[in-house]
Amino acid sequence: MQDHPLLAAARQVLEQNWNGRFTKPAPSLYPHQWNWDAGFIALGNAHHNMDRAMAELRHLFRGQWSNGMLPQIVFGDDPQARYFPGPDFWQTEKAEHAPQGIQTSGISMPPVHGFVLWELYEIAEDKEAARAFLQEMYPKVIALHRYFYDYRDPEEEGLAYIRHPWEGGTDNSPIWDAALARMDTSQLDIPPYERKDLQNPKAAAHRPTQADYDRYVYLVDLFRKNAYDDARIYEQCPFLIQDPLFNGILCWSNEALIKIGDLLGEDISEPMQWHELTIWSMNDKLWDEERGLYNAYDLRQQELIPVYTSSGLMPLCGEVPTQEQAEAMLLTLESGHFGGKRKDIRLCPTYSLQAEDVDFKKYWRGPVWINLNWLLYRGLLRYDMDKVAERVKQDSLALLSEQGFYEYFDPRKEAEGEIGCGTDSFSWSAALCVEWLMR
Ligand code: 9WN
Repeated sequence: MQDHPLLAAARQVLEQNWNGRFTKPAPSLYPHQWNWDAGFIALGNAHHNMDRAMAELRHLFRGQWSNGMLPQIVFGDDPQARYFPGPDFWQTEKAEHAPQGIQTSGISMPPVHGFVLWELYEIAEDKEAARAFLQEMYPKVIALHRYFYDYRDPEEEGLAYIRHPWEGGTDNSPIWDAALARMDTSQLDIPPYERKDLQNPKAAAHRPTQADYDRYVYLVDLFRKNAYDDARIYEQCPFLIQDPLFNGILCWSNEALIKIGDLLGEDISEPMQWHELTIWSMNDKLWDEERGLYNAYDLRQQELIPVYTSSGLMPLCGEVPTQEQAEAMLLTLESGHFGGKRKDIRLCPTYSLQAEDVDFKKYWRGPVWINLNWLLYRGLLRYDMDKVAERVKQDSLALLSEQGFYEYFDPRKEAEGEIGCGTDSFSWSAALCVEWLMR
């Protein structure tokens, strides 16, 4: 596939979004460095520019807090960059653990870095240099995971909670609806703010609603009022959710940390304990036998959130399910919810095709996202489900070649209006395209 016509175009997107220090997820909409984006972008770059892949991760981890937390955004210093909320709003200088002289947001994101590091090592031709990089990064990623287990898992279940939809990476997923709806905005003190995302004309119609943003902003305000103190936030935050996508990724990265630690001759008992406990708890608490996928759990309400989103299939990537459970998940993927048997649908919609409120163009409420497709693809391969994995890959490549490197896509082949949605020149769509074509 190395002479595939898409390859040069994908590399060009990565090149154009590189600013000399990090890669912007998209030139206008996302002008800073984002956490899980940086992981996927590093993976794409690793195939032709390992130095840049390493530089990307080094830049991201410069923003790591002293308690191990790795921020969702590491801000660049371009005065033209328009994004809300910026550093002035986050006010992370109030946080005891925030780094000096580097501006970041005050929440985290799904921990892709462990498995990305291992993939980088596997891709690298110069194994000695790659090993040195693992040596440099391993303690940082261990510190990140330790943060999740020490501060985001107060009941010591092995399941990390997120405290903001942005931490999950799937901002307006239907998973968060009920928890957000319980936050009555008429009763909440919401500071004034001005959105910048609606200035992108193509994305504006699909972006989260004003009511969503009010809640996002309220939560950030709560965090800054509590000086980003995890214990206080845990007591007060109305939004505390254990998400299967987040924890499935955590598992894959735990597994990678075990392999990396082993390679480096480190004591790997800590990641091994994490790994075992998280897999056990995901199966004990989040697995839904009847529906054949994993649910999220609302820690505030003490209840499962049984919605059909593709996040419930993502634990495949961390080899969380048994083969038998994975077979049940395959049936779910092939059912009317996700359309795996339909020729007119491109895999994989983020929300059930049968949900009353599915919206094929609205961000994380139906459209196909390339990063989730790539995680699903890797997960399916782990269970020898090569045929459907190949379908996920071919559907993704078809979308990218027909539409371009968009942020998300309408899954219906015959959809009215645009199929490629959100911002174009989106870095992880390009990076994971490279990754697919170069493997
Ligand atoms: C908030 C950068 C990020 C992605 C997220 C995606 C979107 C931000 C936003 O863009 O979120 O983090 O402003 O909408 O939802 O997954 O990391 O690409």
